[in-house]
Amino acid sequence: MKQYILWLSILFYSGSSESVSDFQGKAFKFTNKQSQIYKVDVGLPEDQMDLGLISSYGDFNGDKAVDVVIVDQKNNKIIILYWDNTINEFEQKNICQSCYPVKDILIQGTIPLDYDYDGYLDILVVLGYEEGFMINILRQNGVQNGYPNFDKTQEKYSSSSYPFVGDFLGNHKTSIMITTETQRLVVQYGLQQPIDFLDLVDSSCSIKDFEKTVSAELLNPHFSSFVDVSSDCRADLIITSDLGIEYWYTKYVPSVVAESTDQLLNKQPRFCLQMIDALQSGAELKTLDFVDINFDGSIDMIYVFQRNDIQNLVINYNQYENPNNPPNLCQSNTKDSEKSMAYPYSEFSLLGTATKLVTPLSNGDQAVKLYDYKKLDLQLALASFIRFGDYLANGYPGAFMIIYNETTFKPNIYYFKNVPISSGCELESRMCRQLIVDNDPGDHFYLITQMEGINVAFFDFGENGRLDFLVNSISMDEDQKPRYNLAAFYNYISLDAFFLKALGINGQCAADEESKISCQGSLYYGATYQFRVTDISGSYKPAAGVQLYQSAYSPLQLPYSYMGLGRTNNYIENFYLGIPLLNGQIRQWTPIIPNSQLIVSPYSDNTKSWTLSIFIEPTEAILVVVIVTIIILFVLGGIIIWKHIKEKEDDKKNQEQFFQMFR
Ligand SMILES: [Ca+2]
Ligand SMILES: [Ca+2]
Ligand SMILES: [Ca+2]
Ligand SMILES: [Ca+2]
Repeated sequence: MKQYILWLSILFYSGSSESVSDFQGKAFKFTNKQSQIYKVDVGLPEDQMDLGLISSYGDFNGDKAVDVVIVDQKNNKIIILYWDNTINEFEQKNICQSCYPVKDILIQGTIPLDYDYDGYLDILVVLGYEEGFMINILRQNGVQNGYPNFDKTQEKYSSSSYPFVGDFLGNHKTSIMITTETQRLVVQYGLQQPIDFLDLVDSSCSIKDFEKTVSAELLNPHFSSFVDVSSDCRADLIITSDLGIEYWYTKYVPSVVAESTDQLLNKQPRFCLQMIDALQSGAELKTLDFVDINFDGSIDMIYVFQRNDIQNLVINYNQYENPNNPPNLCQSNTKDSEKSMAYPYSEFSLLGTATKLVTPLSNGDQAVKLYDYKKLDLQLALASFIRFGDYLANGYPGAFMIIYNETTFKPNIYYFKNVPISSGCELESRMCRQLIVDNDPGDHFYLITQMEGINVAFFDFGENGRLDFLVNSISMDEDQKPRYNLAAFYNYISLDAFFLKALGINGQCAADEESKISCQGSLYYGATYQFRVTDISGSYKPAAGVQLYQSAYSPLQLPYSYMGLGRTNNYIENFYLGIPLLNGQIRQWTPIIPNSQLIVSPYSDNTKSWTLSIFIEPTEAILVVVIVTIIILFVLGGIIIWKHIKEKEDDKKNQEQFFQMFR
């Protein structure tokens, strides 16, 4: 009997704690695992899962596996979970243990960036104190016991709003936007003084209110971003302020003359204020994000606003001319036309109620609201989010949101799937999509959505091109201290869809054999990708991806751009990388094999020296095709040999018969 119980408990135990390794190499393992989502053990003991809040992602040790930055607010510490692809587990390291001892200055968030432009990823630490925010940099400085060592720098800046990052000066380096009561400033390593953002504004192409606009306060929380919305592969600036959604078009700036001093170069006016999309009549912006929601190659803007106690979801399609044919990918990158500068979205005042662009945020017929983190009464730099990810790789990303459960007064994870709509859609020529709640789409998805999660993000365990999930849930222990639980889920849903992953690095290093290991982590915010895929019906589809910021309240984007391609049986054509350097540079590569991981290095300003490294992830489908092909070749070979021998025998027989005739 005892043995029976032991056997049962072993069976139960092994059934409930899968590891990532259990799912790999399926084609040869012949496992009986079902196609679904699994909770997985990622090498962190259960009693140590109370680590803190997942804050950001980045590859800090340059091994091509994305690592996770955790903020432990209880101890005011930062932890990095290094993913180890050889054992499929996280290795946990505390960094800069006693860097932030003062308890009234709490770590609010982190932004990975290569601050000092040496190819190694550093961390911008956002500290919160009474008057606002303070930023500090933890710089990578050598290696200790196989892992990067971080040093606290002396640099300290205070900012009235949460800082955010991008290549605002067009020189490959990541700079930081901070604000004072009256100014917006750009901080960059090596500059004695922050640059006044006003110096980067071109007055000749801006609307007349631009001077007043730069002194407007950013929303708190704000959702500002450095992202290409004008489809020219040059990241533009979207700033969410008290005035509304500000659209700063990044214009084409021809190469400056060689003798320009750094100072002159840094003050090239390149931003044109084109529009302030005011959220009128008491509408309050709750969250905002960018993604190509309808797979037409242009980046759409999705946001939630609240008015009269009702929250509404806006799917604001990019109305920029559809880049249908290849010459139009990264269109007008080298020059500016009136058209390309125009705000590519429907203005808030024109959204109307008759169109499906605005729908009440709801679960079926029931109106729902995004979870308000202020309810937690903890000092968390978390804001409501719409977190997009294409975990089915079909090209139509769905989204996670944390919704307030009015019955239990607790946060709940909701998954909104991306579905087509045919009626009430204003855009005739385009496919319209809607996000609808899908809290149990089968596949054991309820394992995630039933959680009292406060934070959920996509993550690719084992870098196999299928998006998995990381969840933070919160519970109170006996002495009413919050416990941040971390859970991991593995996406083992079998799909016949393809993906493309692209990571643009900052150009400090060429992606050659010598330097690529250390430089893989130095991601470039604002890189844009455009390309064409052929679907199985044979028609071309333009596709786009952006490498988003990770600032403005830790939206937890993966460092690379992940693009689901759906089903395709062809190469990817005309793959473009565009980065908003001064002379608006782009580079094209073709063809690219689907299921590739691309690392692009825009080494120097000369696009000819830009390099591309390709890492191919063969899917099980490909392996099966290879095995079947080999078997067929063997069988065919066998038949040919058999036929050949038989023919010889027949010949021999015929010859013998022939000779017998003459005997
Ligand atoms: Ca790594
Ligand atoms: Ca660095
Ligand atoms: Ca642009
Ligand atoms: Ca679109």
